[in-house]
Amino acid sequence: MERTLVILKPCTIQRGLIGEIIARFEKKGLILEGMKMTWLTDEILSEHYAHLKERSFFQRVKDAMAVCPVIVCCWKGVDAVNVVRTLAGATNGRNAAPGTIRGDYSMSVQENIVHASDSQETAAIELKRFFSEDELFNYETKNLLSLYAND
Ligand code: IDP
Repeated sequence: MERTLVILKPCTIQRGLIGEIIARFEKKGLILEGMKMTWLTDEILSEHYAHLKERSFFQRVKDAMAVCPVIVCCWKGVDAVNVVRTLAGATNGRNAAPGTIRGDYSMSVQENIVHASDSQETAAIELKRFFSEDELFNYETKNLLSLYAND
């Protein structure tokens, strides 16, 4: 069982897509362990996007993430990191496959609806960055898990 971080980016909040995007993850069978609205600071965004700090668009990406509050979510499931990345689709919304979240809702590289952790290691670091332990809830979802318990 894995946990992964998803951020609904400001473009998603501004376009009124919060419910639709959350529903994608819910309907897939992922379990929501935590969710909150938060306004990201330049400091936390510099840490979060440190791998892009040499890129010309670094400040632009951080500014776009601070236009309004975001929704951060912790999703749990078998292979959750890869499952969520597959659901999110390619970074550039114009290249993302139809059926993926970015493929269905984005025409942009930057305004691409969601952030999703790219590995289990990153997910652990990112979840710590955005949630305290008491904001994550481990609870029973017997019906859901029994659907793929023998995979
Ligand atoms: P990912 O979000 O698919 O993991 P990363 O390469 O980690 O992709 O980039 C982080 C975010 O930075 C992207 O989701 C996107 O919002 C933004 N970004 C990446 N490449 C570009 C670019 O070439 N121009 C503008 N924004 C970009």
